[in-house]
Amino acid sequence: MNQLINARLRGRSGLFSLRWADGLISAITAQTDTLPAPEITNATLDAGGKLVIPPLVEPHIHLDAALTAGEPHWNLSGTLFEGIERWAERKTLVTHEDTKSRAHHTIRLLAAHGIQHVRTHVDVTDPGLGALKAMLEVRDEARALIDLQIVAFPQEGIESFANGRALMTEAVALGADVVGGIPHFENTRDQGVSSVHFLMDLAERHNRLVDVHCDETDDPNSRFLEVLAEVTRVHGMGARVTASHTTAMGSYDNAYCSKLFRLLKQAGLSFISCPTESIHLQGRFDSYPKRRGLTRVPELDRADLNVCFAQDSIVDPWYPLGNGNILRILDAGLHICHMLGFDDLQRCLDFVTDHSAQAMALDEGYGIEVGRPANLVLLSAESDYELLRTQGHALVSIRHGKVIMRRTMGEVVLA
Ligand code: 17E
Ligand code: FE2
Repeated sequence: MNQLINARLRGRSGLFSLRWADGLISAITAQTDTLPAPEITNATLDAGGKLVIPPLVEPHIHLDAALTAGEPHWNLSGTLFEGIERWAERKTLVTHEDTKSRAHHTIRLLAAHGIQHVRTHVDVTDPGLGALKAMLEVRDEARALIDLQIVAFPQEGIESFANGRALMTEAVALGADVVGGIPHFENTRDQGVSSVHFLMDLAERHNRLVDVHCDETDDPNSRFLEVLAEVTRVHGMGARVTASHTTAMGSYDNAYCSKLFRLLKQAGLSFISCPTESIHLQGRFDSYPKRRGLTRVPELDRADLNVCFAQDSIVDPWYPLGNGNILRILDAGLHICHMLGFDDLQRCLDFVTDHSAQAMALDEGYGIEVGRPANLVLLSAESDYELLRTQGHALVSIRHGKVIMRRTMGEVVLA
């Protein structure tokens, strides 16, 4: 196949034909009319007036922990911290093959939903860095389906874990693409602050991206985002830094947020919210009224800060559900964040496509433009709004010009 006809493109009116050669988009042509269904179907795909988008993006997931829920124990309290304890038990059982097979299985779930770009956090608080070494192999082996960014993620802390700094440094030397952190989990506020300075310095010295689990708590006094943002501002690293979760922002008061947002704008960093995960893990110390435990997604968006949605977990100690479908996360996120207004419905796919690509700094590797990779996804609806309303799906996923996934929708016949 080297051509697609009758495609609708987001943000443009009318229908388009797309062509590609050698894995790159070679032409985008506006059609004056609907073209007849092609006869040589293996060379031309008829989009039938439905949306064709660049691939869906999964900017925050933990592939090394996926598919381990209940092994050996379930997270009964539903809190983040019990999740970390349960994972510490499972971690002792991890083998190279175990990590790789669960990761590959999960990547196939993601690819089945039209995702081709993935950022995974990998726990490096392990003296042998076993999961990291396995995931570095997976990054290469999975290239036919996805581009994978690996975050060196210190699940049990940088300052609070034995040799935490050395493990982070070694993980970067072995080839991690992104430097992570977890300041709200460090034993003291001072350690949280110093961990942020350490990880930003490590990233800058080795020219890596940054993605920090930051303030993933309902504690309104967890204020490491201001530290991350200030270092980002001073070093001019905004395009390369992401703050994940920042759920404490949902508990900050408005006076503090108005000051904080001024800094966030100056820093220009990106944000990732994991709405299904946060609605499940946060609010656990409240009775009623009960907090939603999410960051301020619409406020960040209205302030022109880059914010996107992610899955975080698939069947792990933190979250027992998940099937790889990022559109399910979009649906939940828009509900939880009060974002079902008309304007948001018209452009809701931004939060699982372009915004996520920006957070991952995919740059020229992403988007429907001549010269960029022929990575294209055909959706089951003609607009963002219709896709959301109908709980639609990715129907075809094309990667470097080759079809890697096709989905057939079930048909319902009413009498
Ligand atoms: N680890 C963590 O600190 N937070 C999470 N949401 C997950 C793992 C999934
Ligand atoms: Fe996470």
